[in-house]
Amino acid sequence: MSAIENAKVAVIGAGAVGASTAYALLIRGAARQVALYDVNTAKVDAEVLDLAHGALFTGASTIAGGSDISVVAGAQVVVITAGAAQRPGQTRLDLIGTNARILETLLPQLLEVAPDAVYIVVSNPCDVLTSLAVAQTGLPPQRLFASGTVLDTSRLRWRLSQRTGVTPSSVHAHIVGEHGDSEFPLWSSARIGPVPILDWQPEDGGRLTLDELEDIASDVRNAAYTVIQGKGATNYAIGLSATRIVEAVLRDEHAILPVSTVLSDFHGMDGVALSVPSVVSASGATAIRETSFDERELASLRASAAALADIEEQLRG
Ligand code: 6V0
Repeated sequence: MSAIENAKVAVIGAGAVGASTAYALLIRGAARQVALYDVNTAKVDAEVLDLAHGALFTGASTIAGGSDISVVAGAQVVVITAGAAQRPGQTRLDLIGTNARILETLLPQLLEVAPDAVYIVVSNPCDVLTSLAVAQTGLPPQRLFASGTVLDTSRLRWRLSQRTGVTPSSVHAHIVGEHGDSEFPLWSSARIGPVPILDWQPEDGGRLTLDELEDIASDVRNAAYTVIQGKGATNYAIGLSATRIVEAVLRDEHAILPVSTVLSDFHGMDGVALSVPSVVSASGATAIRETSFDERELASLRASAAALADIEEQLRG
């Protein structure tokens, strides 16, 4: 049996994001067992039942869950989505107090039942929560990291795909930095297939300009606000993003994804969790130190790091 056929993934939090992640895991057949845990018994039981009612169509993948932490036992990967979500007008950083307290309580319980798992933090603000969680648990940063800008990168590639007429997987571009208001694209290395992005000639339109790229980056940065304004949450794309990371871990893919790890000696940055292109495999995630940044991008990354380090300082202080 392959690793994936044996695998168990636990999703913590059965809200909009947790339920969508469980759904994506099931329909992509990412793991044999999916477990959903939430403190809200009625909600988690109902979500598990609803997901289980699709059993005829989800192949060998099964769903279980409830409000007893033992449902997480034996998971190889744990995806944490528990906690407060942004309301219209709130930033991700506004959630820190509540979600830091929830995570602080959850982590010892999770580590007791799934001591060897790879942990993926999705709850926001995911970068700061990851730094705090690594400090609290003493886990190697490789094994506890955040989904970071994997979702934002998908949003970017979708926009560039629409503009260039090329499928998103052939658009090689990354959003990096904070998963939040200071995130930015690495335009200096962005390519459509092998072609530098500004040189690409779309079939039905002129070449991209720097101004247009900045507008696209701004739309991506504000994408969550737009979706939350209209429907109260973002859930499907983050469910798929989290599932993609889980797959890279379970299949030991060594896939390059912009997850957020606590950085060490990364272009002079240490101890702060930020998204940069990282290799994701069975042992977790490792930032790619060789990633090149032009001067402006490096200044933006340092600004992102300084903003987050400041918040951590205040929280610890
Ligand atoms: P939601 O729909 O309010 O669900 C949150 C769930 O967490 C609820 O069902 C709660 O009962 C549950 N919960 C609270 N405390 C605990 C606990 N101690 N143990 C277990 N479960 C608990 O929120 P939603 O699902 O919309 O969002 C969840 C989190 O994901 C929020 O912090 C969002 O900001 C964050 N997102 C992160 C994204 C990313 O790209 N990293 C993207 C979208 C949302």
